[in-house]
Amino acid sequence: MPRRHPCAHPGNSYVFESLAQRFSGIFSGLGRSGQLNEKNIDEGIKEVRKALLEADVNLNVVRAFVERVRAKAVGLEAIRGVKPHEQFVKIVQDEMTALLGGEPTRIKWNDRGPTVIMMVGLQGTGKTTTTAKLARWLMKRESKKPMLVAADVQRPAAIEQLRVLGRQLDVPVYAEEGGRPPKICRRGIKAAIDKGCDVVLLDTAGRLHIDDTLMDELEDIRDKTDPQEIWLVVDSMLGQDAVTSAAEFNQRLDVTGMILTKTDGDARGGAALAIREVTGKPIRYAGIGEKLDQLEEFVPGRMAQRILGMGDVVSLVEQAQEVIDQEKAQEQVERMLMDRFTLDDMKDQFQSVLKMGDMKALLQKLPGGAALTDEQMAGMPQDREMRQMVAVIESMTPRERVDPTVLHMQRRHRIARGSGTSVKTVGEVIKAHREMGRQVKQMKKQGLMGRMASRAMTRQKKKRLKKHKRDGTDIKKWF
Ligand SMILES: Nc1nc2c(ncn2[C@@H]2O[C@H](COP(=O)(O)OP(=O)(O)OP(=O)(O)O)[C@@H](O)[C@H]2O)c(=O)[nH]1
Ligand SMILES: [Mg+2]
Repeated sequence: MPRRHPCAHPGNSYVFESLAQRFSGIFSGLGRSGQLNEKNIDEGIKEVRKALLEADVNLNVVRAFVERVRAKAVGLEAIRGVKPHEQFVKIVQDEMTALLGGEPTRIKWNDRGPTVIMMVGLQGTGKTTTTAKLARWLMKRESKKPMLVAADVQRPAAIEQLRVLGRQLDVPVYAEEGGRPPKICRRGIKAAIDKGCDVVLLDTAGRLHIDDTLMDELEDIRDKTDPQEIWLVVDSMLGQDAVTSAAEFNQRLDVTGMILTKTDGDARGGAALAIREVTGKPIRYAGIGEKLDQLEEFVPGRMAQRILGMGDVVSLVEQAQEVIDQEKAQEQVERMLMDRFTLDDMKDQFQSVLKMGDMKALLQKLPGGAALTDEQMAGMPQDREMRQMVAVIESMTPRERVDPTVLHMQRRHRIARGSGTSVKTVGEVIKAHREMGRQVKQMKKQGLMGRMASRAMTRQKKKRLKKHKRDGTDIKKWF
């Protein structure tokens, strides 16, 4: 089997990947030293500072952040039952959450007509793509009926681009050939009311640089449409430049939030970390790829955990939710954490990964996942093999799926025949299953996964107990 991960195509990095690795290292280093004292707090803080600077975070933001952490860490008093370095981790986590915006912001809905959301930003940042992604998101998650309005008359192909996206999503698009954008937007909102749409997304034109003509036009659109939200689309790959231009946009337009795009191509995350502190405006969503379902809600607390290498199981589950049902996803994660990962679970995972695409991104959302090396990742099978493996597992009996140790040669021959594969492939499936178990164990050792696992265990126990009380199922095997 080729030793290459299915998603290891070039350029597919993941925002905060390197930071998460750094932080995992810093924290486990502090953990090893046992006691916290002035000296190792100092060292920890120095490492945090270095990590942030390497992530291309604005120097002033780093300074202020580090000072806030230091102020809290210096007064740290021992709490019984809590290891000192864990207290330090908690401080960094809290400060990181605050830096990213604290509590998530909700959309300001208009209760007297359609909610108008105006999308602004420099050329090529991803406004049009994100407008379509948002329409999809609003339909799926908020049960809204959106309409897209083409307010970009600068680029000849812009209208057609929006129309194509609208057709893909089955969402109406309002466009006029020629004419002035503020008027087009006004008429677009009217058309939305006539069609019974409850959200209007205005896709405005971008410019190469911020200039007065662009700003005047945007102000005019804002004044004529009175939007509930003005979202600035920012290309995270531009790093500190993205932060500078966001500040300028915000000064002129007083935006209500920001959307960070192309985070899939930005492993450093400098813009994401500094932009909220510099503009004072929250990041609302993050674009994580070119496809229309590659948009994530930006939740500061969860993001902080991911940055600090603690994983983000919640958004992992949410992402899986559209493909597999939530309960199953949660259970799979929990079973993985508890070493009860059967071949059936592996089959389900392969099938959902085949649907979802990116296994690396998924694994990185698991606690300790950021610390996985490319080498560890490389052991993961590719699409075609995954399909073969699914066929192999489907040819096994239920008992074999739960306990692969019973799979002696005769059974392997039977399975190979049944699945139209070879004995070698059957062996590889068994090996891959073992390998996955081994990797999960390793991840546990690397991070805070142990605690997660015990929490998961408690949750599972409670669930079993409830089920047992309800319909008398056998619970012994679970304890
Ligand atoms: N990888 C990746 N690509 C993205 C993302 N969002 C947008 N893009 C790509 O960025 C390019 C520009 O996207 P557009 O949506 O056309 O950008 P725009 O801001 O509307 O551009 P103008 O209308 O010319 O100002 C396209 O190739 C998109 O596919 C993202 O989150 N990740
Ligand atoms: Mg556009």
